[in-house]
Amino acid sequence: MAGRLVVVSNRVGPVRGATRAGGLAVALVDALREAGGLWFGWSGRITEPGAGAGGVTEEHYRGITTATLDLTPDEHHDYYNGFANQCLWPLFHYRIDLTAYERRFYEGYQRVNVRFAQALQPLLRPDDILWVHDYHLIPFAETLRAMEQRQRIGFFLHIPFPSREVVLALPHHDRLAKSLMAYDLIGFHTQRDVERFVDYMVNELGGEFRDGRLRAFGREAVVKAFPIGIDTKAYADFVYTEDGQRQWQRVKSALRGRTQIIGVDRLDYTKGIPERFAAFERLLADYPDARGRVEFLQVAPLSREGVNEYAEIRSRLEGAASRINGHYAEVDWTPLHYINRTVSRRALAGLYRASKIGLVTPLRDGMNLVAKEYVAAQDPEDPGVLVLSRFAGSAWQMKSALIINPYDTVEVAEALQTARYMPLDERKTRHAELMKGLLEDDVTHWRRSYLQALDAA
Ligand code: GDG
Repeated sequence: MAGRLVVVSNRVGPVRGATRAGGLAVALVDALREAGGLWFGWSGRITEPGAGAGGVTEEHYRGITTATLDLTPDEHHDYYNGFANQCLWPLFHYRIDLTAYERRFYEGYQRVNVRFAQALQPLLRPDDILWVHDYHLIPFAETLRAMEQRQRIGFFLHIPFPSREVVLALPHHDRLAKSLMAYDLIGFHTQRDVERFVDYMVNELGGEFRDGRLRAFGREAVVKAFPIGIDTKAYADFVYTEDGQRQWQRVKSALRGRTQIIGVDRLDYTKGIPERFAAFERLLADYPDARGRVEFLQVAPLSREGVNEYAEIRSRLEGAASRINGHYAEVDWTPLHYINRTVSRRALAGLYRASKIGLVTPLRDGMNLVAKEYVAAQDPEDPGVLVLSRFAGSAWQMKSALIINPYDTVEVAEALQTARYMPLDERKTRHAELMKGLLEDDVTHWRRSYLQALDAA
């Protein structure tokens, strides 16, 4: 890659503690280190206007520069909680019913994108390559183009791109589509997202698509799928760290030979957690041999607590968890364990390893990294079984999992029962097939192939 890499994302992650934060932060920090790059975005702080919210804070660490801005309370309300998380997030996950559009959200979103682009512009060099992440920043490049910035700028969407009819429910959707065309490369997780985006751009907005290139609104962009991966090797090693081992042993002795099913998600209504609880309840109701022998551990750290729907799903799950335990628990057996705290990454790897079944049931998900982490943490000689929603982007790659429809609780309960009794040979074969994919398409492959495509765009 020729020039310096500039990553732009809503939140700038920790550069120092990136290994601990894991996932995407590590991948981006590695890329920035290779290219001596700049990471630009929101600091995570909310500051009253005039109290320093306007300025850029620059920090340097091992060849990486971070440049961050604070948001004002209004910006945080309208741009972040409002348009990003109450309009785009639910809509792109097919929840038109939860999409709370307000004109002021949209205006706030545009304003923050313009302010951010204006703040970045003086820091840019002519040969920089810019990689902009996710639904918070769709209009970002358009402002830079208006300021005569001619660098290569790529966009990557981490969430699904929905069907055309759903997009049409969003006021100003065509305005946003037009601003997307200011990018040179538009990346999605799966080929299905690419198809839905192209269908919308061509059949709704009169674009033309040929040989991977989209022409619309007088501009041209490359559109392509780049399925994100995890750092598979590093993840498998987490199990053998002190934290990983401690957690694994602790769970193993608490289980006393019982089978543990595990679910791990940010507490979010897209992840299908109520449906998962219902499927577990179905398992206990329909397969009496599971009672006393199976436990379900759900780790769900709270997220986006400023948005109403998140408080609602939280209380709904608390109700469901106590109802299931109230009905089925014995003095020496608690069927469902529900944790709202964040567990460290290494301890999480130990929890995955101690669980014979990984249950991943999003109703919609761009990719879903938990499915990949669960597989990477297994013992290849005695691996657990992944039960995975067909509506996760990862289902397109992880075909050797037990693929289910999360809305069909009977089918999910059947899959859990199949997983419980799956012979070792079959578990090993499925695990080996999944691991092969995870090692080939890891996070390094993801960022390299994206940046190569951007370089060539
Ligand atoms: C978006 C898209 C796409 C969860 N609980 C704990 C914890 N986690 C970690 C998991 C995993 C990450 O959070 C969640 O990643 P997902 O991919 O599952 O989901 P989103 O957060 O919704 O991410 C998604 C992703 O972007 C990347 O493009 O795959 O589709 O929605 O890494 O392990 N980590 C720790 N403790 C927890 O309690 N340490």
